[in-house]
Amino acid sequence: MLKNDLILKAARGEKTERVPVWLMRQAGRVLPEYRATRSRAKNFVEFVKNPELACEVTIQPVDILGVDAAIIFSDILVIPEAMGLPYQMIEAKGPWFEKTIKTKADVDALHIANAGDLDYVMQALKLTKQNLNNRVPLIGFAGAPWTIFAYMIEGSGSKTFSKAKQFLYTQPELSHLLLDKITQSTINYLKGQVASGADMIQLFDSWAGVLSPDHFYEFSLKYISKICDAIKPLVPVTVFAKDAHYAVNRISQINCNTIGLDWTINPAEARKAAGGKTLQGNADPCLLYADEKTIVAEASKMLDAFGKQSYIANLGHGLYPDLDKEKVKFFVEFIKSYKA
Ligand code: 1CP
Repeated sequence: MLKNDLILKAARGEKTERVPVWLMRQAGRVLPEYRATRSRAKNFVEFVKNPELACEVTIQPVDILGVDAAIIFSDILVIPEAMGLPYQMIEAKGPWFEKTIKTKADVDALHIANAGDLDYVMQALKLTKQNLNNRVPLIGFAGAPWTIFAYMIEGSGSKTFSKAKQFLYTQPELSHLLLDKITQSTINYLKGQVASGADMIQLFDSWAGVLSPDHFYEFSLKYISKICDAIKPLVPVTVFAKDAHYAVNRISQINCNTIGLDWTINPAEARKAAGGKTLQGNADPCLLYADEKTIVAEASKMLDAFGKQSYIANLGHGLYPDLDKEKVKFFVEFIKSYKA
């Protein structure tokens, strides 16, 4: 039995005695402890593949920041790798794939991943679950199919993902074929994560915002919805589609528990659109550069606007590496102390 299951209760719409909080990228460079562990691995990919090191950095923010959940340290890019496209993480630049998807033959050559192909993630989850000792829930995750597709076509990060979008406009059928393969792989992977100890799942559609609304519904939300149908019967599911604020109502109609929000949407508007679903978010990560007085004022506004129930406090995207760990801790403590 979990000692602190506030996040799971909030996701299910059950009453919680206070607002729970965790932070995207809570395991990351903002913690000197993370940097120390990371330096013991040869490179990022090896780090991700080492269950002992992954377990260590997953638990660090629970101990140091006092957050109400752990999120397994891994990356969304393990799926392209398991399907046949290995990646490197280039220092200060980001991901880089030597092979990308250009033709139908490339799509046909991709393997549909199963949980066994990602055994290192399963081992990391099992070890973390054991070491967390039921203190807080363990969140598993995957990239949403569109975001994974975007990296597979582009071969790296991008501001516009114009090559990936070109693919949608010029080869829609092949795009659907690829999205379907990614979706099947992701469902297998997430079922494995749940079997290995993940108490809830978050889907990251980090590049939803580069799509037009019609393309978001056709090439992204449709596949997110399939994943939710497969996973929600097992554990609560959160959908975080960054910069798709216009779509909150449409997202509320799929089989998810929680909608993750970035900071560009007003909490009251999101509440109106969300049809009673739990909401998560949405402080601007840059708020944590401000002084404590400003953090208290802005965080209070956010908490009041969302209301204290069916709500999980978080940032609107990941922590930036140059944020001060003490400010991050202050934000978490303030939310935990906030009374209705
Ligand atoms: O060593 C380092 O600090 C490198 C930075 C880093 C970290 C800490 C990367 C490289 N990945 C991760 C871990 C990670 N990635 C986690 C687990 C830790 C946690 O959240 O506490 C998670 C959930 C992710 C998910 C992820 N990876 C996303 C979706 C979330 C988001 O931020 O939008 C994306 C887009 C990635 C790709 C990725 N991995 C790393 C970088 C620099 C990027 C983005 C590259 C780009 O801009 O395109």
